[in-house]
Amino acid sequence: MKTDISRKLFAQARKLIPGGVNSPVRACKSVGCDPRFITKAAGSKVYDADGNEYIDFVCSWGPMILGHNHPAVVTAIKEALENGTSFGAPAPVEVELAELVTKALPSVDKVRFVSSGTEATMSALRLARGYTGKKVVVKFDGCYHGHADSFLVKAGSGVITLGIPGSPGVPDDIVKNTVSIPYNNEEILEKTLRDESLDIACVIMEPVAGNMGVVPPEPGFLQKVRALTEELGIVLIFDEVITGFRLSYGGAQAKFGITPDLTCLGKIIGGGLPVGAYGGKAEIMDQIAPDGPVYQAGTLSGNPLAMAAGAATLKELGKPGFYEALDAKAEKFANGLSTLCQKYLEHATLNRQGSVMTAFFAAGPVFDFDSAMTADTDMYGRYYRAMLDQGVYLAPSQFEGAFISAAHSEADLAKTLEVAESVFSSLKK
Ligand code: KE4
Repeated sequence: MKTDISRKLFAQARKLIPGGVNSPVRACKSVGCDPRFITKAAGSKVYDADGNEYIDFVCSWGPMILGHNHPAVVTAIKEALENGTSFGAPAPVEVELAELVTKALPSVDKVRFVSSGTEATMSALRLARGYTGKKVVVKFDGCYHGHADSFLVKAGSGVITLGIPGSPGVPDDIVKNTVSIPYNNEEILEKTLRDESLDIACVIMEPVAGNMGVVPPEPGFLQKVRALTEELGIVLIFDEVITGFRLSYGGAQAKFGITPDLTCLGKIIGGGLPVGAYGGKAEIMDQIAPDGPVYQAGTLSGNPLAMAAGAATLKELGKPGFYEALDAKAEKFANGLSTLCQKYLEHATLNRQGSVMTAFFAAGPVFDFDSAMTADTDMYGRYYRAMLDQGVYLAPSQFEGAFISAAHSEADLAKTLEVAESVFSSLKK
């Protein structure tokens, strides 16, 4: 596969941008190759600067659930563009997206739009601390909530992918108010939340972890978190930046029947443009400026193009049968991949939740950070490079998910399984 132009671009980018990328995991460091520079995307495909075509399972890390450049989204952005790109003032389309989000998520009385998932979780944490007057945030090992200081403790995604122990630049004064405990461990959860020496403001969690690879909650785990936080007056924040409008139109909270106090969103609700959001009970949300004293702001918050792209996306997702069809397609593909893993690989286990999944090169089961870390990342790197060179574009990290979109055709998925079979059989040797 010719990659000269990507290689040249990467060399130039590295002179100007740290690591040559604007987000670390894209540098492909953990999978032992240089990144392909993508110039175009349409439907289930992405195309690189050398003209190579790939079936895309990164889907921009989740947002492209409809596939790239869905006509309804493109039209909405074009129409919004005719009227300007940013007003710095409230606009009708912000109300439209707020109505769609609050109707989809009964736990969200009010929502504030921001420009990234990081901003959403950072703001939700400040709000929980302001509302409770307490300091400590409890998170789970391997979960990733963006790069705000308080969350860079045993975080997932690029942090574990690059083996960064935490992050220099985060003062101990901040870190001491973050407690990270194992996911899916009810005993440690209860012991921690009942520890009266901890001044706990909130628990933040990915209801289905996606940043140590996909790790679903064990049966009863989410219910246990909700019951304890309810009993102890601790704010429960569901970070649904990945799962929101991915697992169902009502997100993970609808899927698992849990009502969090606050919800963070991102990715899909922006339809590919920069958006994040946090929302929840009016009693809590009314603490946010200008109605309340907890401050949060943003120049491009509620950007009209991004709102229009998000609203168009959610309208497509709200059509009858969308998730049933997507999940059925994902299940069929996952079963095929799992069968190949069993046939060719000594240690492999596939975790899936709806249309997002991870094939771990580990004996399994993978149910938390420690078990995820048993994965053979070198083997994943070999798998990644071989799949890439045969036109399949996976996440450049063992600790991320592969996303199926409405645009992935049966032919795309069948071809991917064919390529995977040839790759697995070569990995076996
Ligand atoms: P952003 O600031 O990247 O928009 O969102 C942060 C975030 C918050 N919460 C969850 C559950 C997330 O997964 C993320 C970001 N996800 C990663 C990949 N899993 C983004 C990819 C990247 O960092 O380049």
